[in-house]
Amino acid sequence: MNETTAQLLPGPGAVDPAGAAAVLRHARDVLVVGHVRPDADAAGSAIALATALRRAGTPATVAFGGPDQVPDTVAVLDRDGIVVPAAEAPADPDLLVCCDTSARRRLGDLSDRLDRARSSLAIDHHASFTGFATHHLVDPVAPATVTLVRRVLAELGAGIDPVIARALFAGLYTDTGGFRWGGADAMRLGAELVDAGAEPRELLRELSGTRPFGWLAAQATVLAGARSEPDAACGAGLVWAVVDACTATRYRDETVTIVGELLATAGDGVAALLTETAADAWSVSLRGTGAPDLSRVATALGGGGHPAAAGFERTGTRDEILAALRAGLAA
Ligand SMILES: [Mn+2]
Repeated sequence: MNETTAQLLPGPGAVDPAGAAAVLRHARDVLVVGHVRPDADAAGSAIALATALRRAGTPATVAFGGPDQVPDTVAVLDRDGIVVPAAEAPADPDLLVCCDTSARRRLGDLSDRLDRARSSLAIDHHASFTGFATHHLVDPVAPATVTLVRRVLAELGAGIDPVIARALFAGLYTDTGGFRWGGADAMRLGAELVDAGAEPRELLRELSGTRPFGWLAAQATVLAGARSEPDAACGAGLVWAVVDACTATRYRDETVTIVGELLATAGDGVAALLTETAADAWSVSLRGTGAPDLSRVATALGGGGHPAAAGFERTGTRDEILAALRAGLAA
């Protein structure tokens, strides 16, 4: 991303990267958070930013509002041990920075910090962003939140060391679908991060390479239960599968790859993975080509995201969730 392609969201509290840097420079201490069940973009953005702040002498901590046991992604990127459990996150930070988070509820157990912090800064790229912070740097055209963090770090004059480079690269690689999206600007940033020590081969093996043996059978069961509905989404088609609560608990970090497997069979249609998070409580991941706009569909169902990748959480039976999804895709 560069100045010519940035489309910063306006509105009260809107800042550009230089403005975000000024907010950070004036903070006495900073709590950096991302959305619940952080992916590599949320985790990488938060860890890169907090690491740079610490290097510059500003006390900074990272935490996520759930689940208690952090995903492997966070553990892989947190080389300096700056991530603390939500219960140990500072109660009254001077500044709260929310990375890759489109809405207040996506902060989970840490949403109360929005009220307790002296000020807050959201750095995000979701088209569905809702202005919940006192300041925001939001570019819906940016391929990943890490690209915005990179620009803020440049404004701060922060150097990119290997820990920061790894964190930023992880988010960039993941959110661009392995550089499928984001164009030459994403690739240029990727090259810069490799020069700074990101080491993609080692990093990507750590991020995705190892899975428990039992996952083979569990994955086979999930995929064998997949269903195709060619008439759904106004004829574009829908491929969906279900991860039950038992499998979701046991293979939490592994299940995220399933929706990609579904999408590969969906043609120009939509893939949906319904994950049971508790009795009659569901987390639904949607993937597609951008038409229909899944951000719109997910937002209407209480979630959010991007045109080609979105999600929502909802309570009800499996069939009720599917009915709501079919209706949303037909609208
Ligand atoms: Mn993201």
